[in-house]
Amino acid sequence: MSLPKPGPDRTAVVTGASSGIGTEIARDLAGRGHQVTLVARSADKLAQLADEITSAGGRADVLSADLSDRSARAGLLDRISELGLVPDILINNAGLSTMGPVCRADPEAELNMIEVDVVAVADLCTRFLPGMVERGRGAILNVASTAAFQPLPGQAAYGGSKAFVLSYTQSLAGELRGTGVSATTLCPGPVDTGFGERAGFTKEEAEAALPAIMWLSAKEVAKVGVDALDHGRLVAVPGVVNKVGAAFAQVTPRSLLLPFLTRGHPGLR
Ligand code: NJP
Repeated sequence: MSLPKPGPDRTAVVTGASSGIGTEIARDLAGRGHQVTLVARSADKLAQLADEITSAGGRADVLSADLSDRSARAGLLDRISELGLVPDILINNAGLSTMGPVCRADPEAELNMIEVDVVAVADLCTRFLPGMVERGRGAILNVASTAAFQPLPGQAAYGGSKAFVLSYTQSLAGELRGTGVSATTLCPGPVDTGFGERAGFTKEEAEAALPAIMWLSAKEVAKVGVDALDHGRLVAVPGVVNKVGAAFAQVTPRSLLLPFLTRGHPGLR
């Protein structure tokens, strides 16, 4: 199955478009002729990206929203219809991580992360899918992580959140067979977007824990994601090393994997 064709009344909604992978996914989709609707909290950064896309001959609309806020999520579809647009593509990319052992975690920060990384993904899929299925066309890309394939001591709730996204999206793909709507999971390894620093890693710690050959640029990861969406793939893991790592993580007994992962995590030192 390929991506729905672009059209004057159709849009691709990209959450977390103000930074990193989301910005690059929006640029990539706009480069393929899709109108994009940019969602995140930082309205100024979204407006800058929208200007860039418009100057290059595309169309981009900005809808600033805090995706941890249930009523903001509930209002998104109406705001898109007020723009005269139908969402044919939904990219659930917005996300964040906390860092450190759960016994020292701030409960509010943990719940905020789960609200954005898990609840918002399920909420937006549940709200956007009925229209897509009714129209017989649509594509959803949910951004998880290679962390989805393994436990992640030091980022326990983040790993669990991404495992949810992977399992949920694969189940959606099963349910959607024959409807004209596809669901794909993008599972990146490390990407230099500032994401790690926002989680609390220093750049040096992140680079020491994760070898250089695992790192890809946000642009490369975005292209792998949009290509996978275009081919109706179930799961995309960008980069050969990350693919091998993900395969290895799935078959290695947890009793062997856990001590290795725990020793190497900067958040547990
Ligand atoms: O992250 P970053 P990436 N409401 O920090 C938005 C996954 N991933 O591009 O609201 C609405 O540059 C935030 O916007 P703003 C990762 O888990 C990454 O690297 O303006 N939006 C910004 O646009 C995530 O799912 C790596 O602050 C909210 C965006 O989210 C996805 O890739 C590795 C929000 C975050 O941009 C993109 O990450 C991996 C809220 N409440 C998976 N909170 C990696 N980078 O190494 C945040 O395995 N956002």
